[in-house]
Amino acid sequence: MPEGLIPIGIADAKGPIKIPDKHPDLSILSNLPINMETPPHLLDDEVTPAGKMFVRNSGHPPENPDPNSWTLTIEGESAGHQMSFTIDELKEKFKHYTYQIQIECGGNGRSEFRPRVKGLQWTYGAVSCASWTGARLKDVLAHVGVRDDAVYIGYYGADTHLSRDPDKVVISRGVPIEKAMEDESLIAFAMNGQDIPYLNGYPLRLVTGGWPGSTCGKWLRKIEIRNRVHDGKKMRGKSYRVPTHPVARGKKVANENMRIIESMPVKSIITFPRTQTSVNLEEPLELRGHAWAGDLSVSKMHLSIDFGATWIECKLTNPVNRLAWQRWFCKVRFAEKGYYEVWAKATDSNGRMQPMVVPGWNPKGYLNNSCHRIALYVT
Ligand SMILES: Nc1nc2c(c(=O)[nH]1)N[C@H]1C(S)=C(S)[C@@H](COP(=O)(O)O)O[C@H]1N2
Ligand SMILES: [Mo]
Repeated sequence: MPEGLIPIGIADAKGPIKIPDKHPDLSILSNLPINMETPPHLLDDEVTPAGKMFVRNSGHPPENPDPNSWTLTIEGESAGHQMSFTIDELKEKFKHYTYQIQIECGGNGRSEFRPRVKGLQWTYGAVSCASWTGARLKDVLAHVGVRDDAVYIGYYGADTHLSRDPDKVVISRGVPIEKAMEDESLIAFAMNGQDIPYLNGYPLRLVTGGWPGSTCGKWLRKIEIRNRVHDGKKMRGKSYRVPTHPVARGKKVANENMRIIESMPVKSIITFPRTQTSVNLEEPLELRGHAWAGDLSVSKMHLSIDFGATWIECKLTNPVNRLAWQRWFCKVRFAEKGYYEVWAKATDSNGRMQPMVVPGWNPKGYLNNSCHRIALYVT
């Protein structure tokens, strides 16, 4: 780990490892690299605070990144020029935009696949929706010049490979040029009105909401405008790709039968109450949570308290802007005492719903958007 980060955390910890600036109740999935997710009841804020934002790292974050000497270079076969910008230049040259943007790791929910798949066993909490401020990617790309043959962008970050080999790239992914050119695609220099948290990409990151979180390059140093589908680290093979056709569980799939994940599927979480808690039979219970749908929006939200036999329609807010998650509320009365499960199901603007069971098994365990369920004891 970078000097000064984990060693201090471990030295201070009398019990679970503490990560500076992160809520102590985030679950740590791995230490090296550091990966942590947010329990659903801690995702209750409308705008995810820095301390409750999940962390997904494949390498070592850069040591002591200096925002004053930091540069972002734009180049590539389809770039009009090669140009570099300091962060101050980005801030001065380009108009600032702020959007609340939902970012979910493609592997969120992986732990539910059977047979188990390799990789971090994310449950529900590899998702966030913070308020990001930066320059529009399209404004910066237009300033540099985008040739007619541009099809993709690819990013490079300043994190280093776990082996510490400086020639090895940690991750270098991207999005098609059409996604890059959307209004909400940002080169962000601030989050929730402050510096981006260190583990979430300080001082500069890409934000391309609604697509796998892996498209949102952290500690951003370089963007390539490509005349082909970007072929950087974790763009090919099994990484962030799913079978082109449905496959039986546990089946081996050849790389040529895999395709890149684009927009993420519709999904929701219950953020209140916390699972495994008691509630009072006499009072109606007001449940709440969030729902999101990749590039689309959520059109309906339902809860079931009887294992899917009947569904109750929830109140659903409009997103504050495109690609933000939506808040839902639902008042429920329980008929009798006892053990209940609450299931939450969102429907996207194309009419697609979340499946109640784990959907299409795939070799790396991506895209599990099955219903979130919590347990309640009504007393
Ligand atoms: N440079 C760099 N960018 C990265 C990663 C990384 O390891 N290095 N991880 C990606 C993945 S897989 C995800 S899900 C998101 C997670 O963003 P967060 O850690 O800010 O929540 O960052 C993406 N960007
Ligand atoms: Mo991810």
